[in-house]
Amino acid sequence: MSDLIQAVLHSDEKTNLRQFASILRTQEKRYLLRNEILSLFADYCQNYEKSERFYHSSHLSKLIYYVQEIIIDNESLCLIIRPRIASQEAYRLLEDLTYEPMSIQELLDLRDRLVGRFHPQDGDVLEIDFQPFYDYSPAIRDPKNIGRGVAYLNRYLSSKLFQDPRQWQDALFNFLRLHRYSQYQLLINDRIQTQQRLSDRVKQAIGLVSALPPDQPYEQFRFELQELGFEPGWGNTAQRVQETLEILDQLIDSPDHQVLEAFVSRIPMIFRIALVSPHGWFGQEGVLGRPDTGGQVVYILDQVKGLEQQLQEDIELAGLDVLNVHPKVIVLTRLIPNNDGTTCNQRLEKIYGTEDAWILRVPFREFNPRMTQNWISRFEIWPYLETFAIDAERELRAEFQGKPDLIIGNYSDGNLVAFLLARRLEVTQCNIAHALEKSKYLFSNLYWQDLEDKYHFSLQFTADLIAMNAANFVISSTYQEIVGTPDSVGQYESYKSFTMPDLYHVVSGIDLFSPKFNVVPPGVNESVYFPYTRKKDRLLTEHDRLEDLLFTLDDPAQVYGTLDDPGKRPLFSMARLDRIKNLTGLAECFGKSKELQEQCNLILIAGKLRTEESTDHEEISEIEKLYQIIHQYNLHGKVRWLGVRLAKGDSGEVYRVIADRQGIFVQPALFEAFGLTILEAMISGLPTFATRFGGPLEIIQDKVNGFYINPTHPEEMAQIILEFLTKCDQNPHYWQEISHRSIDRVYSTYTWKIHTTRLLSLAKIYGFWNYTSKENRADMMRYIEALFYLLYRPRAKALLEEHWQR
Ligand code: UDP
Ligand code: LCN
Repeated sequence: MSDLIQAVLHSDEKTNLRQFASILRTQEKRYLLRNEILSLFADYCQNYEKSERFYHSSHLSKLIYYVQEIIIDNESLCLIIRPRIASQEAYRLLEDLTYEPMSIQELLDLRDRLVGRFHPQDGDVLEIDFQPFYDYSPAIRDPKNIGRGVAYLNRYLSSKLFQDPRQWQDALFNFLRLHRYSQYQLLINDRIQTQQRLSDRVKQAIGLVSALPPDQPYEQFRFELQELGFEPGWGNTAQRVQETLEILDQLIDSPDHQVLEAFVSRIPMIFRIALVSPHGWFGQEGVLGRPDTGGQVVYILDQVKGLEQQLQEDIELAGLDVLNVHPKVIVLTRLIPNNDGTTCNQRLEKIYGTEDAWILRVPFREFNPRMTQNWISRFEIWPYLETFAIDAERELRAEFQGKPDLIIGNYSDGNLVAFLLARRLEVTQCNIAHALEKSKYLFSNLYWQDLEDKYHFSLQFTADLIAMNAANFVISSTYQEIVGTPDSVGQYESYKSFTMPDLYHVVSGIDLFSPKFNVVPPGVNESVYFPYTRKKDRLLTEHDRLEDLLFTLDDPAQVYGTLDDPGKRPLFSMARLDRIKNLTGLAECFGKSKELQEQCNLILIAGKLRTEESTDHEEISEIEKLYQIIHQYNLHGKVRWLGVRLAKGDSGEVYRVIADRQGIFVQPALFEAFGLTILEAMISGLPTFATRFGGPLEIIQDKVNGFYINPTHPEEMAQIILEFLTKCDQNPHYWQEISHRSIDRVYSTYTWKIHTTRLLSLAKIYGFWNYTSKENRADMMRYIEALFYLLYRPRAKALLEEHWQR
């Protein structure tokens, strides 16, 4: 029962609850969201002249704080309360202030009723429930530890090794026997046939290598070890081999979680990685201008370089040079015949700055050529993914000359293909969401039928459920991506339970306490984005050209607006013109603040200037809105809007040029899953003001190395920037202080080195877990297959039929 409701009812605030409930009942809207509820409560306190204490710390105010939604159902109020992170309770509060708990089923029925989609006479709707499958697996207890799955898993697995040594040591032994590279056996050979023999031989081998000089290269004692049953993979010197064997010895005799992690991280298990990002327009140049190909492409290309480097280092340390082992990384995407001047029609493209990393493009099978020969939005590609996965499997096998050791999916489509491939190839599957669309669009599930023509969320959310449950492990960029904050729901959390009226009810869509979740944030490309103070690495010619482009160049084809006083402090932002990026909100905030206009120029890099250049409805309406705001607030002479797509090197220098002038960066998105531009701006040394909705809340520590802004309150946003500017006027070092701390924040926490080391270590531990718990997952995988074939596929076929008509 809810402590929060009880506390109100058992106090003299019962009358206040009654008053507030009757105000809610008079609302025209039947479905109230958190910010609406909070503002109604603020109005109530004001109108009834409640004290500040009551408003901030009464029982009722606490209850209201935790209420996420209220549905008004005749005379009763249904309160959806989130008393803690990752937990949800629903109650029906009747007119006489008695209350009763509501089950998930009742709540979902009620939501359906609210949108006129409840037909009990037709029978129940399909219920999707993953919880029973998770009951077999270990679960994290404390929500604080969500997102640190691997640490938990190591503890769990090592305690198993400890409690049931026989079975687990056999599992470990069999796991070690598995590893091969091409035709070569790694780690142990047929001379070791049992777990007991392994234990004996490890001790013998330690005796052998400990007598050698520590830096003696592996190839000089390779064959003696082979005699004992050990193949390459233990280390590149006598000392490294000895250390690895000693860790194994300890693991066999007295396992603990640190030893397990240390050992599994050392095993050379991964040489070939496939990263999947099908929706395409995936290239190294000229591709960032389309909606949906922003940060994901940047993220993957940088990640690939980091992975290749890390794999190479691991291979060398493991002593695998003797076998001429090389890592290979492939980004799998779609080939687009009508390539619009990009390389997207090439089958293979080498990734710059790598030895053996490639973009492999596989075409969609040809259906209606208007769809399959062209770039199509991520919302439309669902019918082509199954056949794409079949064709891609063949191509990947050919390129890798075998199968990959790890498959990483990206975004909903990539994760679905990763699921299909991983299942067929029996390879570890890792998911990266980047941004789950469900939380980006308000009521996207409740009103899915109205949005279906444009967005096809029924396919996307089904694909998400399939892929996130099938994945062996999931990487998120932030903690809140999984379970939100004390006052907002996480992206994965939004899949916990929801209704898709007339299609299905999700009773339990994902277990947030599963150890599969791990927070591993991305980094930033440090050779492109670096502090503005590193003058020796900057090119003067680039600087001058970009300074001209940003502040003075008169070229209507690329730039809209001239500056009356180009010397004012630049207030800079760069993003695609998606509604959610809210550059128009920033323009409005600037337009409303005369003081900001006096002190700053607004400089926007926003891809396009003309509606004719876009086919995307959101982008078109944002372009129109930006012009309208500039005219409405008469911002002429104060704004420059660059409709350009910068080459990568230029985008690095642009931040630095702004920093040279002690400018600031503003990221005003209505919601930002992570926000790579924030890392880029911060590492360049720009004081950064970023949305408090989403990832930036974790990247920035407010007022320490950046500032939070609330994009829905333009005046308050302007005020925060103005306060900073006033401090800069009062203290000439203030700008530099924040600038230094921004740079430090990125170097200490957001580097690709940290990311890739972690990712590879996770891949190995989950590979081991996948191997030892395969049987436990078999039933869930069958359930997932049923969803794919019986739910996803027919809907994808129906969309394909529609595409034929276009
Ligand atoms: N970007 C760019 N040119 C633009 C807009 C964006 O090069 O005109 C790059 C930007 O530098 C960043 C990425 O696109 O690396 C955007 O990533 P972010 O995570 O900020 O947002 P997303 O676009 O993925 O939602
Ligand atoms: C998608 C987004 O929306 C951004 O917030 C992320 O930074 C980007 O992907 C990379 O993960």
